[in-house]
Amino acid sequence: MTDRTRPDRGRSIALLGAPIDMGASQRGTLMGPAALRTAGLATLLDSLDFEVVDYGDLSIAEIRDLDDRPPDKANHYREIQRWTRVLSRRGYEIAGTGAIPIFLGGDHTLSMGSVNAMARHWQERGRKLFVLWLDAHADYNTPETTITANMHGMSAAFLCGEPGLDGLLGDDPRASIDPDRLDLFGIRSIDKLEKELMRARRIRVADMRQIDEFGVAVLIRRVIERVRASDGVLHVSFDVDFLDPCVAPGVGTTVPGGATYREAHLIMELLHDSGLVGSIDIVELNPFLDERGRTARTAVELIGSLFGQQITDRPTPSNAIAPGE
Ligand SMILES: [Mn+2]
Repeated sequence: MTDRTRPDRGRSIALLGAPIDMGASQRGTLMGPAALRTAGLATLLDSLDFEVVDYGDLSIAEIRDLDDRPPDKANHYREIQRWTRVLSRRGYEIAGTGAIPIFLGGDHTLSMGSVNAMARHWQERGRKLFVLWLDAHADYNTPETTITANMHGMSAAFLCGEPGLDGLLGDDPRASIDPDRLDLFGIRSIDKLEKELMRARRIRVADMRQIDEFGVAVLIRRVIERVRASDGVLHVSFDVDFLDPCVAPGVGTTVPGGATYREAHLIMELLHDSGLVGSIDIVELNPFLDERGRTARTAVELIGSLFGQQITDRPTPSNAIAPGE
């Protein structure tokens, strides 16, 4: 019997790499998909009894440029537009197989395509998509508000339908989510104009101050309850800079005071228990800045918790050391 409340009922996971690094100022996230594979993502999911299909990495080599006019203050607009279109199409196709897609980034512009794909998929099935944005930054800039013109800081705003990047998908369907279905979590850096826009839209933010005061369990349960109350499905967009830099140094946009190792695992464990997660992004991992794969391994372990690995299943530190170390 199928359980409609559990998007993970299919027990099949699809991996799709998107080696993008044009959305960030620091190059190197294009190596992210390879590092996540090297850190054993597929093997781990396989050990948790999921059927894992790896679709490899997407490429934009065959995608033609559109002839719209690029907006001012949106760096590398053409490349990001090609990525967004190919991700949106391929993500939508893969979601149609019934698997849970894990989008391997790549910088956070990836979500403009992945979330559009998933919103479109669930919209056609009469269910609402909610997005949990685990991140140090709000990523709620537009070409109007941005200071840097880096497009990875605009992805949450784009997927909520903010104007300014309207031509990004060309003729492909845009399935924006209501700003009320976005939860920003772990935030500790917001630009001034960005904050004004977020206030106007009443974007929900659980910042690090709230996490310190209430703890992640209370705050994540609120997110889960809201999704459940609407019979919705949750997309988790996991920016590695959500974690404290001492846990995750391999990222170009570190901000001190992030989530601890245990806070992050508890979030993933609670999300797993909810059974509401239908798709995931892992973004901003920059192997060029990492320390011997530490951040990649931590990200993979967290995905393990999201898919049911329990604390007592983990190897103890003494035998967790890789051969040759
Ligand atoms: Mn981000």
